[in-house]
Amino acid sequence: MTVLAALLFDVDGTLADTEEIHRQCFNQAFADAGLDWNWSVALYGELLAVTGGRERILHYINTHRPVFTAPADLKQWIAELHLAKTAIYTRRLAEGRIPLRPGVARLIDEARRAGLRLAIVTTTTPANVIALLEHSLHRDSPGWFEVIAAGDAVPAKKPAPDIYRYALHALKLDATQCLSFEDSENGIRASRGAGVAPVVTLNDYTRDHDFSGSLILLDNLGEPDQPCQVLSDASADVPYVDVALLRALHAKAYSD
Ligand code: XBP
Ligand code: MG
Repeated sequence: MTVLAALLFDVDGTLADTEEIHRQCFNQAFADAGLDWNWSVALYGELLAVTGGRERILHYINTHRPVFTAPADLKQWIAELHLAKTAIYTRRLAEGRIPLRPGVARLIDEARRAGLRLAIVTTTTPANVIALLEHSLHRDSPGWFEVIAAGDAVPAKKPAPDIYRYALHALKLDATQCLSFEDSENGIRASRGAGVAPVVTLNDYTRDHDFSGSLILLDNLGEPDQPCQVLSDASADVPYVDVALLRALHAKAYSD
């Protein structure tokens, strides 16, 4: 039987509720650039279907700004606007310590002590990942992840499986030696597309998504004094996700 060797973590919405901060930083970048664009919570929820900030801005122009006069080099213009958004976002994470979701730091700590290998698999910009890890987990924590697969490392972002395949290749592992952690339909599709079974924790932006394909669906990873809720299978009720549960889920995931 294959042994669980590595845990692959999505970032936004999974490690922390960062999507709301992303939304505010997009809006700040728009205002700073003199644009009258404002992404409401509801609109941002829809726009999240398009992964990647630059791709999201282009999609917004195409679908919501029919009379926008595009600059001659639209791609470059969007890249600069997005660069400004990244600067605002990383500064924001450095200034205020954004809390990680329940159970994330505890599980990462336990996984490291158990000798499990760790990787990040995300569509967000690498600088955003480093800022979140350094300021919300531990100053040295970027080094705890053997691979940080992020942003433009592959041309096709989630829901394409490419970023997962990229991480598996870098880890020199087969998909069946891993479990992933995701919060969204696009994340589940990317993970499953590469053959990796995902543990899914939903959040306010994703609760209406299609979660079929998740190995287990929870409201969060839980803490000993703050139990989580298993939403996919009430009989599998557990107070929190730990390495022992992950090993059991892993055995189940790849035995059928
Ligand atoms: C979620 C995303 C990201 C962020 C914005 O990524 O779709 O695009 O919303 O980040 P994941 P950028 O859940 O895979 O971490 O603006 O840096 O693209
Ligand atoms: Mg996510």
